[in-house]
Amino acid sequence: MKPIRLAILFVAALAAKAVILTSCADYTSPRPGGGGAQNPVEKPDDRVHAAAASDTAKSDGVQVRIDNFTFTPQTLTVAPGTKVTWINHDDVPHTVKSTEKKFLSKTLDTDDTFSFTFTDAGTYEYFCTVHNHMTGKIIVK
Ligand SMILES: [Cu+2]
Repeated sequence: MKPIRLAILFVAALAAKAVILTSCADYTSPRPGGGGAQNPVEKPDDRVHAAAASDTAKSDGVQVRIDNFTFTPQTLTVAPGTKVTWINHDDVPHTVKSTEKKFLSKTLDTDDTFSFTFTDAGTYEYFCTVHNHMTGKIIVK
């Protein structure tokens, strides 16, 4: 008899723990949604999550970093209508120039950005006019 009672107590204790754990989870989980309920404009938040989940995000835009004389990612695939923003993290100026003259940035100093929205499908190669060996490619499909 005694071992069974102990077992029941043990199970009951586990169950109580589970209830406490789930109620804790319930306490914390509504927070993001609760914030959204306070603020009726919930969409930008959702879009950020969507963009983080996908490499080929659409309207939000995608970044190409210029770091250590390199465009990263060097080849980027996006959907038509995507805005691509280059940002220069180097201490030296760079440019972004389409080999087919579809786009050309001004000289980008440190932390400067240049954006271009790709509406048509195709492959867009580009390079830095200051350092011709710096090349990249945007594939729109
Ligand atoms: Cu450069």
